[in-house]
Formats: sequence, structure tokens, C-alpha cells
Amino acid sequence: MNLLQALAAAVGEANVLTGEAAAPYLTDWRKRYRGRAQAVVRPGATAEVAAVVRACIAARAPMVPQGGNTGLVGGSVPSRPGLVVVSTSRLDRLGPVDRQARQVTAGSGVRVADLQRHAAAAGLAYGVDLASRDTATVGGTVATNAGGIRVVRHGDTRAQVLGVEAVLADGTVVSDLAGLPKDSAGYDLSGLLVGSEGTLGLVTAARLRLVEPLPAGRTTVLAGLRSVVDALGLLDQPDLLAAEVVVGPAMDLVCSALGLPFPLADRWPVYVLLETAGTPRLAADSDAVVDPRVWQYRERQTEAVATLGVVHKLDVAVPLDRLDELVAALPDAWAPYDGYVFGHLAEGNLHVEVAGAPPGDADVDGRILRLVASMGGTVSAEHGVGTAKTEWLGLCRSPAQLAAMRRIKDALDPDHRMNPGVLLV
Ligand code: FAD
Ligand code: LAC
Ligand code: ZN
Repeated sequence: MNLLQALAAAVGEANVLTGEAAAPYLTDWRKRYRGRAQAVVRPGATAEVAAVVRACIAARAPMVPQGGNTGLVGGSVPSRPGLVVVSTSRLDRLGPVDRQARQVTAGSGVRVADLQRHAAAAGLAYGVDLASRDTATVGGTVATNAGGIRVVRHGDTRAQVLGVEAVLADGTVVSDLAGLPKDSAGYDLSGLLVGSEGTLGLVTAARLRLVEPLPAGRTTVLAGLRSVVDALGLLDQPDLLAAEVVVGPAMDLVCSALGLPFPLADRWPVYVLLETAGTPRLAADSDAVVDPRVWQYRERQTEAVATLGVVHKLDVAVPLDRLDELVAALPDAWAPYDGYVFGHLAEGNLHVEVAGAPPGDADVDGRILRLVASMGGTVSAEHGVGTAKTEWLGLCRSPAQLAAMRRIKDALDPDHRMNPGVLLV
């Protein structure tokens, strides 16, 4: 049996895609990364994933797990020819909500928005939210440890995961879906899979914590401010539900690129979007607007920047007391190109988008990431390392940390069959 026959035996012929049918799975959301694959395969159950992995082992074919393909670091499409894309689109089962324990089990192919609706129908909520919610999946968000707009309230994806089920690189299944609130029996294999970007195994399901829904009477406000320091001063609010930031030129861009009216009376160096359970505390003379529709000025930033072509995307975080210094230093670091900055204020997480630089010119990335590292920051706050950031990982992880990561990879995937080229090269 050749590989395609073995895959068809595992999942049915209709779920093995080649040629034109496979094309949508081979280019990432940004159209920055394109790959080639022997096939795209869509297993519908954990046992089918295990059979797919065994077929790939027999054919010595490496695999790349793919969820919603909204990843921004090139990790979800083949990094080299000869791979098999394993799509989780059919692993889309949602279990019943356990209202007492506030938990649910979701298949890795469940879209975040569907999980959110499922939780809401039971009077609860899922703690992670992000602008790609309609397409991004549970498995993808677990694999990247996605952040998003509610980290200030509920923490990142890692904080929601009680356990995962996964098929490892040798085809074995490890399952931890009991949802025990306490369990200290050995290594945290589920925790290891969170943020592993498909390099250790394919997550088939996750047991997730649910939270109280956001208060119905919440207030969303967009305010213009003189500085990052003034913006940080607004974080000390009771019942803070969201705290996002847009730096001046990025606000102008989202308005011009998407045809949105400018939301405030004046232009400001920095804009902050705050959501609070009550009324946010702002200076009486603030230039501010209270309206939930202001979310579009923040959430549509990625879409606005995409109109400029393929930009260099950096996703950094620094300690809050260095954020002002970083924003001030960025224009020198991205010169002679243009930069647009927005992000998640409360975590010191900025998305730095550099327009005009040739796609292959890594110098500008290096200047910005070295600056961030010199401030004690990270080269990836929430998008992961993918193929895009591998060369920079050493800026924020020590040789000892990198060596330990390599030993874990070698132990669980000695033949490097799971997502080669991603995270560690
Ligand atoms: P994919 O893109 O398919 O895959 C991402 C990575 O996870 C790849 O390395 C892939 O191999 C791996 N993977 C996928 N599924 C599995 C699985 N089941 N098992 C093992 N590995 C797997 N990210 C944020 O963190 N915060 C944001 O606020 C945010 N906003 C965004 C807004 C827009 C408009 C867009 C386009 C993206 C945004 N993202 C954001 C990035 C992206 O949505 C996240 O990285 C998301 O977690 C990716 O989920 P996905 O299902 O699309 O995964
Ligand atoms: C956001 C994505 C880019 O925060 O992470 O909009
Ligand atoms: Zn973000």
C-alpha cells in the first residue's frame, strides 16, 4: 500500500485531498507562506488521527497539523515539500457543559466562536477571545497558547486548559480529559503540549475551564492620550475586562484602509480601548467615546495592515515599566520603513507591523527583536515561533533552555516528523 492508499484506508478516500482540492490548505492566512504537500488528510476521530500518524511513519512522511490556518508565524502550512497536512476540521465535537465544574470537552477542530456560543447557551463563557474567533480552532489556540483580548481578565489559553488528548509522533494516544482540578501525579504532559505548535503531537481534544459571562452592562470606551505612560495609568480600574492599545499612525491606517470615520475629536499619540464592568475612571476632559462599536478600531488592525501587502509582523512583549521606552525607540529600529503598532496593553504585548521592507530582509526584524530582548522582553508573546521566528528564539531563551527544549523534542519525536522547521530548527 502506498501512502495515499494507507491514508484513504485510515480516513476514507473523500478525506484525502490532493491537487486543487488541497490548495486552500497550503497557503497561510497572510498569503506570506506557501507550501507543497503529498496530501491533506482530514481525520474524523482520535483513532483515525492515530492511523494517519502510523501511515505517515510507515511512509517516512513528516506531518503538519492544521486547525483554522489563521496562524501568523508560518507554522500551519508545510515548510518543505513531502509533508502531509493533517487538518482537524472534522474533529469538531463539543461535549456537554458541566455547569457545576464549569468545564467542557472540545474537539481540536471546534472553532473558538462555536465554543463561545456553546458555553453561552449554558450560561457560562469561554475565557479566550480573539479577532480570528470565527476560524481559529481550539487545537490551534492550544498549540500556540493564544492570548487575545481577555487575558487581562481570564489569562491566556494555557490558563483555560485542564488537560488535553493528543496523538504523539509515534502514534500513541495520551489522554487527560478528566478535568481534575488537582492532580500532581508526575510530568504535566498536557502542559507540554500547550504552546508546542504541533511539534510534539497533534492535539485531538481539550478539557477546558469555563468562566462567568462578561457583565451585560459593561462599558467600552476609546480614549485619546498623550503618552504610553498615561495609557498605563488607566490600567488601575476596578473590574477591568479589556485594555487594548493603538499607537497613533495605526489608528489613521485603520480608518483610511477600511473607510471608517475617525472616532474622536482630535488625533493623539496613543489610543486606549478599555472595557469595564462599571464606568471607567477617565480624566473629566478626556477625548473619549463610549460605544461598543469602537472595538472595530482595534480588532480590525490586522485586516487594515494586510491592505499594505505582506508586512513584517512582530509580536513582542516587554515588562510594563519598559513599554513607554520601547514605543519611543521603535521608529529608529524600523527606519527607513513605516511601522504600525497596536496590541494588548495590560500584558505589555505590542504587535509591530513593518511595511515596505522586502519580505526576505530580516535585518529590520533583528533590530526590533534585539531591542525588545535588551528590555527583558520576548520575541513571541502570543502568536508562537512558527517558521518565522526560529532564528530569533535565542534572544529570549538561554542556551540551557534551548538545549532542554531540544532534548524534549528528540525524546518525543526522534525522527522529527511533527511539524519540521517549526519552533526548533
Ligand atoms: P493554525 O493556524 O491552523 O495553526 C497554528 C499552529 O498550531 C501551527 O503550528 C499548527 O501546526 C498548530 N496546530 C494547529 N492545530 C493543532 C492541533 N490540533 N494539534 C497540534 N498543533 C496544532 N492570536 C492571538 O494569540 N491573539 C490574538 O488576538 C489574535 N488575533 C488574530 C486576529 C486575526 C485577524 C488573525 C488572522 C489571527 C489572529 N491571531 C491571534 C493568530 C491566530 O488566530 C492564533 O495563532 C490561533 O491560535 C491559531 O489558531 P488556528 O486554529 O487557526 O491554528
Ligand atoms: C491582534 C492579533 C494580531 O491582537 O494578535 O489583533
Ligand atoms: Zn494580539
